[in-house]
Amino acid sequence: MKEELKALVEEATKAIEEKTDLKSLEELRVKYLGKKGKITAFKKNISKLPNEEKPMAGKLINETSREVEKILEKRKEIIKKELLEKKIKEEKIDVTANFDIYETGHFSVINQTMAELEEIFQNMGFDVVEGPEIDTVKNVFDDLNSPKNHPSRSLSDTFYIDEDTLLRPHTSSMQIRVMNEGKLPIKMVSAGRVFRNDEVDATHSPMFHQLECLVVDENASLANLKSTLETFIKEMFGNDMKMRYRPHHFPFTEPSLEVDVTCPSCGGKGCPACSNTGWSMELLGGGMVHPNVLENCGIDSEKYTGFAFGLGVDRIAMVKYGLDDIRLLFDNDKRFIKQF
Ligand code: FA5
Repeated sequence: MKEELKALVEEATKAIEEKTDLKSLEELRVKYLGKKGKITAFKKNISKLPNEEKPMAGKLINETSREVEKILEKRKEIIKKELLEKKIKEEKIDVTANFDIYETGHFSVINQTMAELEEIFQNMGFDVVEGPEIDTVKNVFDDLNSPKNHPSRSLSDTFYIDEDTLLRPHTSSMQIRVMNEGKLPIKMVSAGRVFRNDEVDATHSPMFHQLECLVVDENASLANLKSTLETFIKEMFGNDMKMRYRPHHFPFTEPSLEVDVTCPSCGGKGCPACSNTGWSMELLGGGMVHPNVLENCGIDSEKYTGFAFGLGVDRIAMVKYGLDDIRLLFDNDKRFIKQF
């Protein structure tokens, strides 16, 4: 019996070593140690042995079972380790893999236009300044010389947060912020979002973007304002673009003006898009800084003069890219966005 069990252990060991997966290893366990297994069969035969041989035989069979069990466990650990290593190898992330499902985004038309505008003015020696979208009534209206009864102050035109704070309806509040810093001369532009309770149509949005320009110096003149505007229009739209000035009124500039450019749809010939005028929608308002505004910010209006203007970034983008509706800029239609 001893020899038989020894041969069985050798046979089992050989078979176990050959197995490379857990399922066939389990099959081997059943083959040798299961209820009907080869080693278990010896236990069943003990009863047939003479009494004096029974304890010795039982001990031998149990030792054999434990030995085979040990070999099985050892092999099981090895197989598990091998499987894990294989899995790790197979699941290695290939960072160079190219997945077409991921699309790379880009700056929106508005942000591209804003960056282009800032670059043009930076090249002309202007500082680029940033400011908050929520501002005070003092910065937005009072110090900009807006009379208390000005329509833009009304609750129906402007989004108030409380009596003294609001979503800025124009970037002109940046004029006050920069002048209050007390550093002269000033040559700055500041672009960002503005908010108005305007009806949405092809040229109006309740949230749009402006770029404010302010120069304060000892001899800043209307001629300087005109040459700044003309240089900017040529840089932005090319040498062939024509512009016209129209007189206007703003409480914070005197005199005040508005600017249009050649209609981008017909090149100035006249078409339905420009109501046959040959001119675009209004692009910007500007003028010479009102002396009251300078004084409100502690600047001597006898010594210093200034010019300022505020342009609609969205409308500049519309003219630049020939868009006939401002809503295209905010609809997030990928067919539109992808073109830029
Ligand atoms: C102003 O906002 C003045 N603060 C501009 C200014 C600055 C004048 C400095 C003098 C000195 P206005 O309300 O006209 O002005 O707006 C300026 C520009 O913003 C317009 O010419 C237009 O291009 C754009 N704009 C105005 N309302 C809208 C709107 N609802 N949607 C899109 N663009 C608009």
